[in-house]
Amino acid sequence: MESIGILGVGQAGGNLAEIASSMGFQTALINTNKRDGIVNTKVERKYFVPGYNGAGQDRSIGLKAVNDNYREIVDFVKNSFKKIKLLLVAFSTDGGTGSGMSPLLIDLLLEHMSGVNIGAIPIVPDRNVLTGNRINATECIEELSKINSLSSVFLVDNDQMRKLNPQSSKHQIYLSSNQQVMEAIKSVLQVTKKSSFYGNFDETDLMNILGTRGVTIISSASITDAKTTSDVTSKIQQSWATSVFCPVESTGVIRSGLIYEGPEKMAKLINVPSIFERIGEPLELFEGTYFSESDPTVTTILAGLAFPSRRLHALEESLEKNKDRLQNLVKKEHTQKYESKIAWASTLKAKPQERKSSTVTSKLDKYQK
Ligand SMILES: Nc1nc2c(ncn2[C@@H]2O[C@H](COP(=O)(O)OP(=O)(O)OP(=O)(O)O)[C@@H](O)[C@H]2O)c(=O)[nH]1
Ligand SMILES: [Mg+2]
Repeated sequence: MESIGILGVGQAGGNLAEIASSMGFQTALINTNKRDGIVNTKVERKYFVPGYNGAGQDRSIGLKAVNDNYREIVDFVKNSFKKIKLLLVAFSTDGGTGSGMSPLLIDLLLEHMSGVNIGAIPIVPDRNVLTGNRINATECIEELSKINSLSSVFLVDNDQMRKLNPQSSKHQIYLSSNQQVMEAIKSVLQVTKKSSFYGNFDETDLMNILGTRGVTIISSASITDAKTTSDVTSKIQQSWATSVFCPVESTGVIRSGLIYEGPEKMAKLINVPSIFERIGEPLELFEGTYFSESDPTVTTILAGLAFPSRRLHALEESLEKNKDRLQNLVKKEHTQKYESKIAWASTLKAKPQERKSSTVTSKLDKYQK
């Protein structure tokens, strides 16, 4: 049984939980809309908030769903996961259900699930989303960033897969993002089950890293073609920029893991100081070395990073630029009306004849000759 559980909230969260189920993780999902959650057939544990029919991109509806049902929801989550050390809550930040529910839900779970670390897998939307989604995403990420005692936040960046496959459909991008995220987490968990003569990376090491508050990324670099130390360093640093997660922007990694798998002769090209030169040496580094004849790969885990302000400002930028136009749109919603220039013409329309009542004698008098 894996020691990491995945709880999906909303549609995107459910999709991530679905893939996690097929990889052997314990999973569960929560939605305000039964029709969304029902398609994730591999997830066995499901909670649909009663009385709701989706949140229609309105975060306040997601928030209300937790407010009104938090006892049932917390019990559902507690009963869904057995003996896990880390629970990761997965959701998109730009919809209504996952984005509105998750920050409060995470805060409540931190209170009610002592002994289990709680982290998050929030999805940052791609560059094509519209104003309402951008507002949701920034509000949600701001709330998350303020939660105390929260473990690793894996910020999934939907733009990353789009950059690599510009021709792909939205659906393909979502699917490959979900796959990559779960594979990254699965791969480091797999390593903790291996044995090595030279340096084991065990589950305690992994949980130490993933328990760190802040943004975490996991990336793998194939170093088959590397000839020198600096080749290896640059391939690793490149993997931080091209993973499925928001690229590393600033210095200040707190805890880190460095795992080498491959032939012995390539291992000597790994130079720790040069790898961390750009982002600063972490407080603690947990290393694992596993010799085999497989293609040489270096997997790095960087935890405790700051929220990527450049990436997030890019989301906010189009709102700043269009502030007046957007505010006018809102004003217009409540004031707009159409005024016809032929209002006078309504008198032309056929009207039922009016029958004036008169006495019989007056009618008789009228025809009197
Ligand atoms: N990576 C990834 N992103 C997804 C996926 N599905 C949806 N998205 C992203 O999530 C956003 C939509 O959010 P949903 O998860 O559908 O929203 P929700 O939480 O169900 O909330 P409501 O539908 O408003 O009730 C899209 O703009 C995408 O950014 C997915 O499977 N993978
Ligand atoms: Mg939905």
